[in-house]
Amino acid sequence: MRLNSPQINLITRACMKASRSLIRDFGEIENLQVSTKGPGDFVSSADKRTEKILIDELQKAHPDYGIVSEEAGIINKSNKVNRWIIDPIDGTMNFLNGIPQFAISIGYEENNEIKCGVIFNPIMNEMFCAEKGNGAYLNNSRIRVSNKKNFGDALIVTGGPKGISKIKDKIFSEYVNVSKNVSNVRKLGSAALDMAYVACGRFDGYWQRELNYWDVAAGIIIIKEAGGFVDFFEEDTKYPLKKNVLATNSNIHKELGDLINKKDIE
Ligand code: 2AM
Ligand code: CA
Repeated sequence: MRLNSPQINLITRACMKASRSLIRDFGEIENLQVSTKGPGDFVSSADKRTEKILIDELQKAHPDYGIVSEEAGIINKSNKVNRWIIDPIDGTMNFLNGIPQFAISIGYEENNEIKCGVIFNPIMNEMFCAEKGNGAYLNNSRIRVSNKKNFGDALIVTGGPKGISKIKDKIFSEYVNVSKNVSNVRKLGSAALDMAYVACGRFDGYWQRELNYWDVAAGIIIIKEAGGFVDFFEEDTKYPLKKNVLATNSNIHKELGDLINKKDIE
């Protein structure tokens, strides 16, 4: 990895440390799936264990920084200048089912702008990271978005709707719309990895509604530094942590955006 700012070093170290217990926990899932209690409670405790290791490591270096994290909520709320945005396990449903498509995702924000981010899939040992102005990397190699220009050939990834969604029909109709116009649409179940995969050219584009900021914070800088575009649409100022995201290799941004019923991207 060629990035070596103090923030990136800190995040990657925290990820490596947390991933050791996460890998152990993932190994337990198989046993729990056959038990009568099922793995549900275990997963939420794995989430909390991972989160605690990450937060402890980050706080050791910067006790005053703000933190927005999926389980712990908001810490040091008054610090809006320096914030960590943490998702300890993105792709929880996959984790719960023994599918190795999940990741730790951590973004670092200064004055509301993401400066660097890391997305780490500990099972595949794939660490995606980026730092503003210094490019995006997968492990030790520089990554770039795909070069595909023909929308009809594009491979797109999406996710949702979640079980409690009130706009399932809208989300399904977008899925149909997009599917009819591209080569194929995939759903892999981890928003953070979906974005990382756009950044390294495995997918040409991604969109998803009803996400939380911690699902996508690290992905924003990784895609941008890999040469892609990221937009949030239909933002609700009352809920700044709720996000609808459109992210592409840049070439197909308008075409994918036009097929989504978004109201505010031109
Ligand atoms: P999670 O695994 O951390 O919950 C799956 O489509 C993607 O959407 C995952 O990144 C998942 O994050 C995210 N997501 C956010 N809220 C969700 C919810 N209530 N149900 C399912 N997935 C959700
Ligand atoms: Ca998540």
